[in-house]
This record gives sequence, structure tokens and C-alpha cells, in this order.
Amino acid sequence: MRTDYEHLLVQQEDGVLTITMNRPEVLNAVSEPMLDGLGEVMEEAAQDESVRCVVLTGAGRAFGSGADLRGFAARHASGEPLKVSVHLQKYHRVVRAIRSMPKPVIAAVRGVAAGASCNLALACDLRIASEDARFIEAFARIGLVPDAGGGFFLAHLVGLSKALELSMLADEVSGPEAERLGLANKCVPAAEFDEEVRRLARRLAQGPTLAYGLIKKLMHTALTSDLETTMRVEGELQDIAIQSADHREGVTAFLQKRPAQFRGH
Ligand code: LHQ
Repeated sequence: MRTDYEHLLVQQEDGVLTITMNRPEVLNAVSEPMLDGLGEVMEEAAQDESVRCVVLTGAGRAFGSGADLRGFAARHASGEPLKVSVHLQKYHRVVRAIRSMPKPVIAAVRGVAAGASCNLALACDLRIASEDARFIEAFARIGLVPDAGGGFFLAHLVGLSKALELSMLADEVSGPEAERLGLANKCVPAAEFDEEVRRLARRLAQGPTLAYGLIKKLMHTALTSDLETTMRVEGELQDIAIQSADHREGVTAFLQKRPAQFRGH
């Protein structure tokens, strides 16, 4: 794995790849190198069998503050016609890589997660929030619509009514409220945050990785398909899972009354 990225820290330990957005002086506002790096490292992590769980987090007191706004005023002042959809493809590359990653991706959200950073967290499979977390769909505050896949994730995670409220009012959602809404899987006291993230990531990294990847496929299929399609895909995925060494190990361990030792394939 390449680890020398600008504006990203990348560390691997015990099958867990931790990607830290690293511009703490601007609350990890997304820069071009950060975005390109995220796309590349997520795609590499997908291919690397030694990586069995990915954690996305931010350095310092925040997860991330969204797109770096400092260049925006200059761009408006230049009078050039603005078209951002091409640039958004870089966010979409990251979102696709997270969603198609055949292993679990956790967002570890401490402090603020605003705008596109918030939506990158929503693209992950699981979210652990610190009690001091602040999720903000900040876009409407600056007259924009949620991007980086946020419309899709919000509507699915919290339902249409709440998704519209969070997007239109752009108010902060605290860690405990995020857990209550289903925006975060779990909210933990700030003092326990690092340990909780480590514990969950290790647990997932020791799990049946191949099955986790198939579970992602199944759930993503279910979100956008009908029951018949989902059941057909379920059969195809179970045909793969049942041939895995981890399935054999799980059954053997059950019958021998011992914990399973999954190898991820
Ligand atoms: C920042 C930022 C920031 C630069 C804090 N940029 N410096 C849109 C269009 C086009 C293409 C792609 O994608 C997008 C997607 C988007 O993400 S649009 C949404 C962009 N983000 C925002 O609108 C959020 C802007 N930031 C804020 O509202 C606040 O900073 C939040 C609520 C995040 C945090 O508030 P505080 O905890 O009070 O911190 P702060 O405001 O004092 O920020 C600390 C520093 O970070 C400060 O710098 P300074 O030099 O004064 O200490 C901020 O200027 C800087 N910073 N966000 N996005």
C-alpha cells in the first residue's frame, strides 16, 4: 500500500487500514490532493487482501469541514462560468470505492462533519460518533444542494422527511441525536471514542471478510431493487459464500464449541 499522501495519513495495523484526513488547521477541509488521495487509497485498499477493514477519520478536533471554501470567492470573482459537476466526479470516485469495497468501511466521526465530509461519512458502512460529533448538511447555508452522494445516503438512512429537514435547515445534529436518528450506528463518550473505534475495527478485521463484502452487495441491491431481484441476488451471493473457507471454519468451530478463526476468504 502506498502511504505517502499529501493531506492524508495512511496507517495499517492488524488488518485495519486507517485513513486520516489531515489538515487540522482548517478542520480537514477537503483539498484536491486529499480528494485524489482518498480515491486512490480506497481503490488500493479494495485490492489489497491484507486490508480487512478500513477506518476513515480526521486529524485533530474534527472529522472534516467539507470542500475548502477559500478558493470559492476568487473563482466567483473571476467571472468565468462555473461548472462543478466535473469536479464532483472526484468525490463520486471516492463514494464508489467505499460502496464497492469488498470489506467493511467505518467512519470514525469526532467533532464536526460538515458538507461533503459529512456525506463521505454517510457513504461508509458504519459510523461511530463521538459524543461531541456535529453532523451538518451545511450546503444550504451557502446556497448549494447536498453532494458527494449525500442525497441518496440521507434519504435512505433517515427517510425523506428528515432528509429534507436536515438539508434545508442545515442545522447541526449532535452525536447522541445522530445515533437516535440512525445517522450514526453508535455514539460513545469522547474519552472512549478511540478505543471503541479500535475495538470495532479489529473485530471486523478478524471477521469473515468475503461474507462481509457479499453482505454489502446484498444490502445495496435491496436498497434499489424489488424483493424478487433481491432474492435472486441473495441466491447468487450465498452460492459464493457457502464455498468459502470461512464458512467451513464457522461451521466446524460451532460444532467443536470454540471461537471461529476467520481468514477472510
Ligand atoms: C475552513 C472550512 C472550509 C476552508 C472551516 N474551508 N476553511 C461544494 C461545491 C463545489 C465543489 C465540491 O463540493 C462542495 C461540497 C461542500 O462541502 S460545500 C460545504 C462546504 N463546507 C461548509 O460550508 C462548512 C464551512 N465551515 C463552517 O461552517 C464551520 O467552520 C464549521 C461549522 C464546520 C465549524 O465551525 P467552528 O467549530 O466554529 O470552527 P471555525 O469556523 O472557527 O473553523 C476553524 C478554522 O477552519 C477556521 O480558520 P481560522 O483561520 O479562522 O482559524 C475556518 O475558516 C477553517 N475552516 N471550514 N470548509
